[in-house]
Amino acid sequence: MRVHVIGLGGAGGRVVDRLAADSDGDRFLQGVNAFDTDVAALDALRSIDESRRYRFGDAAGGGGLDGDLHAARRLGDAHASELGRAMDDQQPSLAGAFVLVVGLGGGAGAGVAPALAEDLTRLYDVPVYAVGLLPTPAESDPSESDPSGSDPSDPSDPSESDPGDSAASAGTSAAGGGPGERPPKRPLAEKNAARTLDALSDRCAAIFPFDNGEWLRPGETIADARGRLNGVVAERLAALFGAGEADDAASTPQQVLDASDVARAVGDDGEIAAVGHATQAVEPPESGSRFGLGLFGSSEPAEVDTSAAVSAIETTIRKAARGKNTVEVPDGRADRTLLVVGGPPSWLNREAIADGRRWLADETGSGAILSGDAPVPDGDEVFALVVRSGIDEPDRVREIRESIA
Ligand SMILES: Nc1nc2c(ncn2[C@@H]2O[C@H](COP(=O)(O)OP(=O)(O)OP(=O)(O)O)[C@@H](O)[C@H]2O)c(=O)[nH]1
Ligand SMILES: [Mg+2]
Repeated sequence: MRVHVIGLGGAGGRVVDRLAADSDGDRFLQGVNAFDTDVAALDALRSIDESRRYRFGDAAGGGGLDGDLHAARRLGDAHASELGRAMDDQQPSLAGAFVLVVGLGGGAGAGVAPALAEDLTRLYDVPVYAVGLLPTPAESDPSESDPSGSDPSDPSDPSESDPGDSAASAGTSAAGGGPGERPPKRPLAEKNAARTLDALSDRCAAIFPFDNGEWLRPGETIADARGRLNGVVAERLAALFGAGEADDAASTPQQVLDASDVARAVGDDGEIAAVGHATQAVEPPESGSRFGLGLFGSSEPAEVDTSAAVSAIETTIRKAARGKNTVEVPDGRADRTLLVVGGPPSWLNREAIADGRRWLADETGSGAILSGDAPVPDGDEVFALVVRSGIDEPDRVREIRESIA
């Protein structure tokens, strides 16, 4: 399906920048934008064309909002329609969905997200999804000391807007924000996230939380790890929305996943959805070396050993379901589950996928599994993506909600 993806605030912009870098020119990416009040944060992006970056809210004087959600909401309400117009040159009416990516604990992004979601819902007849990056407990823990002494209210704090997407893009990092540096304290991160989750679940078709804390290694901060974290988010977004959107005939899926399948899986009531993903490297069949073909330029289609294909599919589906999800799924249970299996066509064994679907129905307790495939003719891996919706509330989400209870 085609999506218009919008990064809001510092974190949202960085994730979408990463998606734009990794999925450059892919058809599913109908449009991309980054919106922020912070000029330096927008300047630090590398892969979103400058014309797609837009600074709003003169009242913020070109800086961030230091987590001031009240001020950010006011700005968001005042500027949402202006942002809608800033997307117009990319033909947003062709998108099958809008995806807002936002760090829920911040100011600028979290403040504008609800108003923009509302505006887009009013203007277009397609779902608006939100990818909400959850703050870590440490960010709003007053007892955590902050050895770097960075002051969140200091507008010159370089870690606030640095481009240090370390492992992410080829770009080099400017000053600040490197590994080891403490992120600015955001004492209100949990409360902001709670309020923003509430507001978004009223206005979005579904919310895909990404639990930053779950993805950090011991001792790591978001500033240390964001290259890796943002890569994970971008990869899962591309796998979900890119399925079935390759532009050559050779990669037409047998079972096409379209916008309505995704909509059916995640619903339209602002529920939370979790995304699991796994890959397994496979031998590209083009080489033909497995069977000694191809040495003399044989044009015979390379074959893949059936049991190898079956095992690759089975393993990958299990890993996607049971491995670390974007947010914890209590007991793995879900009312609705969607499965995408992708890779070189000769590896996409029909029966193995059907078996995997049955296994997944059992695993999740979902009545039916929606599914699609994503052939990647010259790919060198098999992947599986599992989206669960109608899940019990993850602990971290409850913790965040209770911070304002
Ligand atoms: N995954 C991920 N999360 C991030 C990243 N940067 C920040 N976060 C999270 O997102 C939250 C919001 O941070 P920002 O996006 O920088 O905030 P903002 O929207 O720019 O808001 P202000 O700067 O306060 O105006 C933080 O509290 C972190 O939890 C990032 O690069 N990747
Ligand atoms: Mg900011």
